[in-house]
Amino acid sequence: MSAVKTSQISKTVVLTLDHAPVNGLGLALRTALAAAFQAAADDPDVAAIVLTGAGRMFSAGADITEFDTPKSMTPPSLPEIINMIEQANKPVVAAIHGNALGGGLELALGCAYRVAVPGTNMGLPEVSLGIIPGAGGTQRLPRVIGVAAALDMIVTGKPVKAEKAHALGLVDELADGDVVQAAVKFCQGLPAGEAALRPTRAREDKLGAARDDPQLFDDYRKTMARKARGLDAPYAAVECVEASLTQEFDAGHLFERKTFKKLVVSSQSQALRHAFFVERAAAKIDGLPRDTPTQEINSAAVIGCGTMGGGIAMNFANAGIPVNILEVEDAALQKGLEIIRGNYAASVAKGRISQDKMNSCMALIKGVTDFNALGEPDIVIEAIYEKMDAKKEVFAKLHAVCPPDTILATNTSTLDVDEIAAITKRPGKVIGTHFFSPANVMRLQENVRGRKTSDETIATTMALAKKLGKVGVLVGVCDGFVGNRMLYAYSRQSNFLLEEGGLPEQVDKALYDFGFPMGPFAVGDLAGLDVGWLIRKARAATRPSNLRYSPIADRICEMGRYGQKTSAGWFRYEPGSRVPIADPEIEKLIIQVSEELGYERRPIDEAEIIQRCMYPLINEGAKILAEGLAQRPGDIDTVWLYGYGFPRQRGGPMFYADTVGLKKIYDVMSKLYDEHGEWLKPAPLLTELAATGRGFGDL
Ligand code: T1G
Repeated sequence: MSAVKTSQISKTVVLTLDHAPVNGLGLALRTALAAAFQAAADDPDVAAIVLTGAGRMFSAGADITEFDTPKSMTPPSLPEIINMIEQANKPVVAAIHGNALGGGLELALGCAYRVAVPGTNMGLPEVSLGIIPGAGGTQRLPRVIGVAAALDMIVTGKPVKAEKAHALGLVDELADGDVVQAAVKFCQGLPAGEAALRPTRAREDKLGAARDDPQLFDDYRKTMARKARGLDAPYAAVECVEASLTQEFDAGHLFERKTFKKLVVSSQSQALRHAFFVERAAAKIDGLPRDTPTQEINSAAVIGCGTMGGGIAMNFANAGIPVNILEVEDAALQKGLEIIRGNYAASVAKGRISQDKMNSCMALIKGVTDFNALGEPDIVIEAIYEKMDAKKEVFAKLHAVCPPDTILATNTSTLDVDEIAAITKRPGKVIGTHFFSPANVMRLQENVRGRKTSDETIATTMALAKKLGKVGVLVGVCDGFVGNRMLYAYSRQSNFLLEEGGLPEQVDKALYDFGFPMGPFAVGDLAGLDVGWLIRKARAATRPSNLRYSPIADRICEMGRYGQKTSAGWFRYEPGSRVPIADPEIEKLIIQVSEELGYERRPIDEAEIIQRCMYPLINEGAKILAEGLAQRPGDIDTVWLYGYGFPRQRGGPMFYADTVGLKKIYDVMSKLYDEHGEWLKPAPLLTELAATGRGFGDL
């Protein structure tokens, strides 16, 4: 069955891309399109051609799954097909709905005209895959919407809606009703013969403005430092768009193609493509049939209106789900609601949402102070402080007041979900839903399945994550689940490095240069050092004696330094500033602790800092996999990419480990184990994979 359907309306042929799920322009679709298009172009009875897509969208672009296969380089290539369309002797109109992304938009740019359904997403997101548009997008888009607008779309990768595209001149007509009918009518409205032809490559009118601004590209590069830090593709994209101005079309196109071929084999692109697919794979639960029933979530409740509770309630309101939020004290409730209102007002002020959107969200959030006023929510998320007794009390109350079908979830980041579930007579309905601060912004939702959590509760909570705009990852019960458990290993070693010769600013710089938005010590100051201190104190009695942690952090807290909130922590902060400043006080304290512990301080370079922080984190990931607390290495990568700011261009810790090579990581861990003991014992899975020359990617 051909991947392209051909039909005819009067003298217009309609070619429909029909290759589920997203009309990816893989070899099969390209081959069928080239043949179908040639036939229509050669047919003297055909006056015009309309190109459209079946299913949810026009096209999501090149088939990313074929990139590292011979199919991606097997003719007909996408540039060849687009050139064929552009040079046809009859007008070609793209009829666009849903999404036209990457090669899909490039295909539409090869058409003389574009008709689109309002609300359609149109963009060139290739930079988010570590590549650039490789089928003429960097040469044709500037000719259609101008250089400045094209730079923005290509360098950020952000799509625009059809309405904006129409205003930019990318869309010639917004369809009112059926888009194919609208496109056929558009064809019939075109002048006869040559006058209807408008090859994009020949359009120069929109390039004029940029020709008068020689500083444009250098000025633009200066604006990219923060967002494109450590990334190759965005800078390569600027060069290609610049070529659209400085070179003839074919020369610019050739330069684009060369640049594309260089980037598509780069480690950054492989890592970013890995991130694309593991995020989607995380939604699939092994052993859970796709047709596992899920509950409708049409109403919710949140217990606790603090920072986390407020953010979680905003997620429900943003998704249009009414939510009751409970605080026992009315004063605390009003304070929490005020913070929520302030968050929305800040988004309105930044133009991120409209005042109407804010009003409709606030109208969905209702504060209560009585458990009996929670109504009949489909799900309740408990988000009070991290104390087991208090959480058990809340769950006992929730079990008493909520309908038997209500899912009872906890936002705990460390405590045992099974112990909480046992307090209720519905353990099958109890699950962990671990959000990350700020909960209305961070995209990760770590869903923690308990021993008795039912398939339906799991499937429902995973589907809810998507509805809330989150990336849901299913993990098992253990101390710190997946993310925090690995974070402990990372932070612990970063502290030990201080004892041996490092300084906070040095360690942070190494991790910042590695690609993290912040190093461990600046993150500690942002989150508040007292949080970790309370947990350490609470656990002091139960911690195994052979598992030491550095005393430096406790000493800093004993000095009343809790981080940004006290303008002093690992670093000090000028009033009103969040910029960390190295503090000689802290250096003095660290040197004193080194002496107390008998360390002769030594120079520590960036490479050692990265190894010492990353390898134990990876080692912990290997233990988590072996214990079955994460389904696959890609889930661990997704947790770190969406919850901990792991640099996307490195693919996540487990993918990164494979790029380093597990043998090397095993060797370094073995040496550290000999020097520093139990915390750094190589995990059996790491040992086995290293010994057999395999990687996590082989699992
Ligand atoms: N290639 C292959 N598979 C794709 C795909 C693609 N381009 N896009 C999506 N899929 C799969 C996806 O893995 C999932 O599979 C299913 O389709 C549904 O996707 C020359 C070289 C279109 C907005 O970057 O952004 O063109 O998990 O779950 O939430 O210049 O998919 O079911 O097995 O994401 O509704 C540029 C990528 C390519 C767009 C739909 N294009 N896709 O989102 O569904 S490079 C992109 C998306 C390029 C040219 C270059 C989204 C979507 P499975 P989904 P969704």
